[in-house]
Amino acid sequence: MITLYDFPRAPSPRRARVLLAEKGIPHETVIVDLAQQEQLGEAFRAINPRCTVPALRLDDGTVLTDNAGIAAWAEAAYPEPPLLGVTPIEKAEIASWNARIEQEGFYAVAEAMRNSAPAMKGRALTGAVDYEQIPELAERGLARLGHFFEMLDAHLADRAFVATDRFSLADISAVIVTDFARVVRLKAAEEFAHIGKWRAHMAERPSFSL
Ligand SMILES: N[C@@H](CCC(=O)N[C@@H](CS)C(=O)NCC(=O)O)C(=O)O
Repeated sequence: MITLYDFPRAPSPRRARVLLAEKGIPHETVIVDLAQQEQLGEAFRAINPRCTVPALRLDDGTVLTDNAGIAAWAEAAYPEPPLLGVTPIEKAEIASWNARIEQEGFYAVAEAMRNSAPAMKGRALTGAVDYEQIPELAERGLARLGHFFEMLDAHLADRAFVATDRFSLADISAVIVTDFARVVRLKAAEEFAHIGKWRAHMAERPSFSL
């Protein structure tokens, strides 16, 4: 059985969870308790030496250790419904938006939260190596995140989906960063009208209640 290593409150494994649900890929779930630093323990390190979730163990024992690999595998193994685009242009637009949402959205919120939260002291970056917090980075992350949502809001002014004219991986990533930004008190779906309208439309998909 395919196994997803997951943690309910964390945004990165939610991306994989929603993707697997949208694709209808049967799997079991194992919770890695990030609150107890289980990701750094020997047992999980043996599964994913990068000490992060999501990780996805396939039937042949291969372990995919990030969302990029999980999405590439899922689309190749379960092409329907396509979430990475069908035409060359769609594939390019979705890849580009997904990368941009990661760089400008996810990294910004991570920068803001991990460099300020008391619980993240000494853990400003994920992974096996400990890094100290840099308070100025928290400030910069918050500013970058604000600019990211301004850009996304303007982009969504006249469109139903982020990257193309149908639902894609870029919408999954954008919904999850929008929801997660609440940890740094940025309620993007309330503060930005177009993001709010698109998020309400996305809420019709059962996968987003996961
Ligand atoms: N690039 C990775 C990022 C994964 C990631 O950062 N996961 C976080 C949870 S959102 C994690 O495992 N954190 C462990 C930690 O904080 O030590 C992916 O998207 O797959």
